[in-house]
Amino acid sequence: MAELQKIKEAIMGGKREEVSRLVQAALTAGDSPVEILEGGMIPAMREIGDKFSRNEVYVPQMLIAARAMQAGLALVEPVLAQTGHQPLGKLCIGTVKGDLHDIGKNLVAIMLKGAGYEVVDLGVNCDINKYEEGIKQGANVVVCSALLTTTMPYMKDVVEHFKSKGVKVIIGGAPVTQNYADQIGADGYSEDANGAVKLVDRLLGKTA
Ligand code: B1M
Repeated sequence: MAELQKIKEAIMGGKREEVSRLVQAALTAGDSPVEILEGGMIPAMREIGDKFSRNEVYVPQMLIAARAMQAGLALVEPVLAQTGHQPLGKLCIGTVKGDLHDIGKNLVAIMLKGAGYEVVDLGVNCDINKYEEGIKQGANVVVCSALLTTTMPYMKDVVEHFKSKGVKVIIGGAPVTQNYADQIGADGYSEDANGAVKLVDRLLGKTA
């Protein structure tokens, strides 16, 4: 759809106000928030990452694209979250220590909220103490995100810490795989935000 392509281009160009305008227009026109995310917003971040890998863009461009993405997410989130029923369970989510990427983590949080879960968002650069704060606030599952191969190994520490306490830890993020999750003994892995919802549903027995 042409509008989704415009949203994608506006994010890649870091045009925050244009992203807000286009996303708002798409929502007003009745487009589904999931379609806007999957058809325009997420592909934009994928493509900017590929350009970064090929040295066609640099960190500042990634950063302004990320800010434009956040502006769109702020509009999509309330629409996705309108479920209006009792929370199915409570989780905490955070990006691991040393890692400042939060767009994917925010998306996972939004989708979980949209599916009816209460989510304590712990932000980025989370060490074990930070995840513990989420548990103290009543969460019974830790959702861990990592985008860097250098920060991913900290997930093993998180899994080991919470295993002894009987708290479930699930993991994800671009460099993470099912194989890695099995290797470190995580309670689950999913490739994307939709998968995270299905995973949590299974883990907490919310599906048949
Ligand atoms: Co960075 N960065 N970055 N970056 N960045 C990547 C990750 C990179 C792959 C780019 C590249 O080289 N092609 C690369 C990592 C290489 C590696 O480790 N192998 C990289 C690098 C190198 C860096 C720096 C080191 C660059 C530098 O400074 N030289 C630096 C590190 C800073 C730090 O964290 N300490 C850095 C900085 C940044 C910015 C600040 C500029 C910015 C982040 C802004 C922000 O997040 N607020 C940024 C960005 C934007 C990216 C890319 C372009 C996009 C990430 C993103 O938002 N994707 C990224 C390239 C890429 O991923 N293609 C890149 C969109 C998002 C929707 O996807 O986050 O994967 P994602 O989340 C998905 C799934 O992974 C999954 O669901 C989400 C939605 O479907 N998921 C989960 C995520 N968490 C989950 C948890 C779950 C389940 C699923 O739990 C169950």
